[in-house]
This record gives sequence, structure tokens and C-alpha cells, in this order.
Amino acid sequence: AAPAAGIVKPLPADRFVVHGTNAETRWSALRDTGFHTPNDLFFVRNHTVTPAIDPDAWRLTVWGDGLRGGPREFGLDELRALPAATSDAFVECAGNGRGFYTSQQGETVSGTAWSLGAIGVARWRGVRLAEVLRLAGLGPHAVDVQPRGLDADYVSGGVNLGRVRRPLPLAKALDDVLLAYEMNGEPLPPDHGSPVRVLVPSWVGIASVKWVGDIEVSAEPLYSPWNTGLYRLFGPSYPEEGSAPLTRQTLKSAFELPFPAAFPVGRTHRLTGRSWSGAGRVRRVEVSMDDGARWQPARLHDRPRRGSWVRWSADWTPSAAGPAELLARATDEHGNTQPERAEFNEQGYLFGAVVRHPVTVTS
Ligand code: MTE
Ligand code: MO
Repeated sequence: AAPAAGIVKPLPADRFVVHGTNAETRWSALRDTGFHTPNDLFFVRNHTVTPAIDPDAWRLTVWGDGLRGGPREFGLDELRALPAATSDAFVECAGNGRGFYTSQQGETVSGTAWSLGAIGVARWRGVRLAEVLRLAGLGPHAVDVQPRGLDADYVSGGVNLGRVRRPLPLAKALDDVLLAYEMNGEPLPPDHGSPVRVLVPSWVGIASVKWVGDIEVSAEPLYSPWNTGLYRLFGPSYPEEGSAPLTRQTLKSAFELPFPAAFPVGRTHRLTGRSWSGAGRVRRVEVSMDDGARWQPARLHDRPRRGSWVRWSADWTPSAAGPAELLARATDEHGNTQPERAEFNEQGYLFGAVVRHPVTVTS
């Protein structure tokens, strides 16, 4: 197992690539899994280290001037006794694919140089945040809801930014957000937020705060480093203060192959992969093995759903030995297709361009 600072679960090198305190799933390891990413294969993105939290002593405090009274505390048993809801949703880092800004576009960006493995889909089970807010006495003037993690303060460039926290607009908080205590039928594992995490379907992973300890409900808009200097788009195409805070994830596709991959010439190979988006359902996936000159449709194996992924496959019979590139591109229900190039931003978020997957065809 490869060493990673502060991650509890084993990270075998054939299944994960470790980047400092983070570990991304290798797409080659997803080929043999079903729709949901198994918990032991799910990527981990930690600002600091996975904390040890006693579920029996854990409390969630909901507080702030957007409540009628409060604060109100909840224990784990109390949350489990409330009506449960499930969601088959991805958690995906806003920086997933960041490494391709550099390797494919020659651009310098800051942050973890992920390939495409900072995503997983799980069956999350928990209680709707809307229900907890209602029980806490949500008032008529609430506008923002800010969950905060119990992990350590995040120190970046010598500046203590405090504990991970990121406001959600009330409308999203009341829509499809869960306080999840189960992941794929098991209690939430330590690395994924035990005992309770926020699950914000379709949105950038930072919104899905792990190890949640308190939630501020505010009658004023809230700001934290995670919706001001971070998780906005900065660069020549954006205003000085950056874009609006990032919300929905962008359209992406990945092959379930080693990077790079190798195939013998003259045989037919079943290529498999997955496509997803937070902005709308995937409608169509196409693959190209000749640099984008011709595109052939891939077969979709799942009913496309928003906030989740669809598995697909396509056959390929390489006819000549040598280097090649495999391309996959998805189109969503709004008619958006993955572009050839992603628009630059300094922190390398939302890389949505077609990834050129390197392959060697052997004789
Ligand atoms: N929540 C806390 N408390 N601390 C963190 O470091 N990382 C965020 C988010 N929630 C983080 C957090 C980021 S940037 C991402 S992408 C997701 O958790 C990753 O979730 P996972 O580790 O379960 O895959
Ligand atoms: Mo992230």
C-alpha cells in the first residue's frame, strides 16, 4: 500500500494514485466494478487528515440568525430515527482532471494534478437536510446554510483558514441535499466523513462537507475561503473577484483503462467507460480512435440520471501497431458536447475537455 498522510484505508498502488493527503481512483480498477464505486475504491480528498470521531459522542449543532430560536442539537440516533432518503450521486472534486490543463493544454495551474479519478458514485443514505432544518426551526429570513467539518484547521501558505466550511444557498439546501450516514449500505467510513457528511448532488465536491459538526443558518449571505478565493474561476476571462462560486459539475468522460493502455493489434477490444455531468443528463457518448476524424456512438448501459454517471462501451479493432489516442466525448440533454479545449482558470477547476487517452498498439 502506498503511503498517504492521514488517510485511514489501504491505498493499493494498482487501485489508487496518491497525491499528498489525497488519493485518486485508477480508472483501470473501475472496469470490474458495478454502477457504484466500492467504498474501498472511492477517491479521498482531505484538506488535512481523516479525524477519529466517536459516533456515540458526536453531535450536530444547527445554529444562526436564520433560525427562529436555537441552537438545536442532534445526535446520530436521532438522525437515524428520522425518515431516511437515498441518493445515487457522485462526489467529484472541482479539480478532477486538473492535470490535463498542463499535460494537454500546456497551461500552469495550481492545485493537485488529478487525472480523472477524483470522482466516485455511491448510494448515499441519510436524512434530508431540509428535514433537519425544519426541525431546527428554520426562519423566514434564512438565505445561506453553512456546514462545517470537525477536521483540523486548514493552513494554506502559512495562513490559517479555519475549519472547512462552505455556504450553500437555502434553495439548494432544501432541494436534494442529504446528511448522509451510510455509503453503499455501510456506515460512512472514516475517510468519507464518519459519522455524518453532507451530500450535495451534482455540485463540486467541496460542498459535500465531511465530518460535519455544525451548520450555520444565516439571514445574511455567508463567505468563507471556500467560496471566495477558492472554488471560483480566476484568470483573464473572469472578473477580478473571480466567477460566481462554483456549483454544478461539468460534463466529462473517462475510459476504464490504464493510463497509458496497451492493446494487441488485429483483435477486437471492448472499450468501456463512464460519462457524467452535474449540469444535465448525459444523452449521448461517442468515441474516436482516429484523432477525432470519425466518431462512433458508444452503447449506453444505464438510464442517464442527473448527478450520476452512465456506463458505456464500444468495440475497437486496431489495424496498425504503434501509438494511438482514444477519445470519448459526451453530449448532455441541453445539447452541450465536451469541447476540444477547456477554458483556462488559474486553479484548474472544471476541466471538461475531451481527454486524449494514450494507447500503444502492439504487434
Ligand atoms: N469536508 C471536510 N470536512 N474536509 C475536507 O477536507 N474535502 C472536500 C469535501 N468535503 C473536505 C470535505 C473536497 S475538496 C472533496 S472533493 C470531497 O470532500 C471529497 O470527498 P471524499 O474524500 O469522500 O471523496
Ligand atoms: Mo475537492
